[in-house]
Amino acid sequence: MKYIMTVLIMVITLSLGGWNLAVASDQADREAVYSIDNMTCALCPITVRKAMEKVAGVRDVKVDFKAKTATVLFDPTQATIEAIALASTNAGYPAHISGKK
Ligand SMILES: [Cu+2]
Repeated sequence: MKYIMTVLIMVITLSLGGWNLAVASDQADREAVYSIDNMTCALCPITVRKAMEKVAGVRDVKVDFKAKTATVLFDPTQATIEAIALASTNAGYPAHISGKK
């Protein structure tokens, strides 16, 4: 009986730990705002968005064609601000970090 209780407590502790980790990584998502060069037509933002979305850890990309900016939500344990900028730059649209949150 004592053994069962010990196992039960261990299972509960482990599952709570996993839950806490999941919540923590959710909260750790970061947002970066880039200014994007070379966007000349309405299709360019799609190319930029697709290039940035290919970077592992990128959760969401919103490109504003008029403002020439991209707002990116990403997991900083997987993606870096620089890697996301490089993906856009390599697609032909140099990205410059214009804001961090
Ligand atoms: Cu275009």
